[in-house]
Amino acid sequence: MLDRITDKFSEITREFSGKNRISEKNIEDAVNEIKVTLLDADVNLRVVRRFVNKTIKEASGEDVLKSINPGQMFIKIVYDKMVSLLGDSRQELELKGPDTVSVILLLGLQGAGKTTAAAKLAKRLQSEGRTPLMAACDLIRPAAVEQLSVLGEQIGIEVYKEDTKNAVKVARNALKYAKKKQYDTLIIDTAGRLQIDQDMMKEIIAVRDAVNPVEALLVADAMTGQNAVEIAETFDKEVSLTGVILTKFDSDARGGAALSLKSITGKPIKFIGVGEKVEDLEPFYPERIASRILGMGDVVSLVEKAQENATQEEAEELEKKIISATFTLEDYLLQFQKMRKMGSIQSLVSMIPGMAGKIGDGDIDEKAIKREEAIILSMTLQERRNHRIVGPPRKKRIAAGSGTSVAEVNRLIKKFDKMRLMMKKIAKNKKLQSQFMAQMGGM
Ligand SMILES: Nc1nc2c(ncn2[C@@H]2O[C@H](COP(=O)(O)OP(=O)(O)OP(=O)(O)O)[C@@H](O)[C@H]2O)c(=O)[nH]1
Ligand SMILES: [Mg+2]
Repeated sequence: MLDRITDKFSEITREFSGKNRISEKNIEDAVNEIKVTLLDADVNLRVVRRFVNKTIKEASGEDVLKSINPGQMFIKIVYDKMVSLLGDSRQELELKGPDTVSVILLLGLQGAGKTTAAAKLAKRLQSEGRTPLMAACDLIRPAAVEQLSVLGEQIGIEVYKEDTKNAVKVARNALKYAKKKQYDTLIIDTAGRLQIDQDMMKEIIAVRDAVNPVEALLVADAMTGQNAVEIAETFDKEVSLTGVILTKFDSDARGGAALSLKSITGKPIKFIGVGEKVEDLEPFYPERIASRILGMGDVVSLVEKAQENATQEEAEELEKKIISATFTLEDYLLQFQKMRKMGSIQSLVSMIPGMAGKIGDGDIDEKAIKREEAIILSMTLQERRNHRIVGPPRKKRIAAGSGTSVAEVNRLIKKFDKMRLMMKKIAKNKKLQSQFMAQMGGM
């Protein structure tokens, strides 16, 4: 699922992340593309409108256009809007402690994946240390009880069943049984029902009232697209949902359901079904899905960190110094310290799109950087501002002060001279420069 929309959004991300300048027109074009993409993915029109308006409103501000990385800022805004569309943060199941039975009621249309979801959820909760019991309350479809029993046997979880047609009675007795046997969770599989079937709606309400569930989850089929949203609205009105399990997320459905459900119904997606096997259930993480859709490494946290640490003026100052080769060891030290504030250099580099995986653990020697830092810290301010005044006796003192050797001090000074020369070269070459500044700015 989400493949097509991911392709399109990744394209926009790629296009923007390298941009050092963007215009209102760029933003307008990108937002239009986003709009078309979302509509094409069968996202609810109201949701699309809201998304587009919010993005434009925030992205057209001075802050974005004048920031050091306007492209990345724009992506960050789109990402934030996408996360909030998907439901902000992960919503856990609201289960009670082990002394009571937490009842999870699963409901939904025929064939949505309720029975499969019951087993998947039971298995998952069991692996988290809970003791679930499943109840077979689909007494309408022939072989439904048998289907749940087979699944229960497969995953080693008991299934409560009775030979009757009364779902309310089975649910009530299952709860009694769960209490008696000290199960802490009861998962109830129910019959697939059509919204328009009032009798079946009455039945599910009666089941609900009999067991008082902590979670009433709609099991919705992602392949039904926007219909899933309508279905959720109806079920919520009748039964009061606490959340949704969106199944068949592994299908090539266009994504409309996943992207519209939360905004329209206010009900969080708690899990997604990603296959037919009992293992194929995943918690729904809005941030992860949004990152995936935008096809980025961890560009977002990188932007956040860069925003905290670098201001426009600082970056311009640095640029001037580099171009005029008046960049000193003092500035060099400052850069180290900034990077440290942002976490390790290794983790910083790995967050740059395209760099992740390309730089191995051995490529950046953080220890060596710490030693360089110690050397610079052992220098006086004058020495840091003009390393040429550092003669042999001072080198000895610096080496002793930093717990390094004269050879190491020499090596650092040589390296710094070389680096400054290289920076100057870069500064003269417009293309190299913009590449370099984009990275420095990001860092
Ligand atoms: N690919 C895929 N198939 C799924 C998923 N969840 C369920 N299915 C399949 O969908 C079909 C219906 O699943 P069930 O669990 O029987 O659905 P149900 O809602 O209990 O159906 P009724 O009891 O008839 O209303 C089965 O073939 C499942 O294997 C999923 O996340 N991905
Ligand atoms: Mg079923």
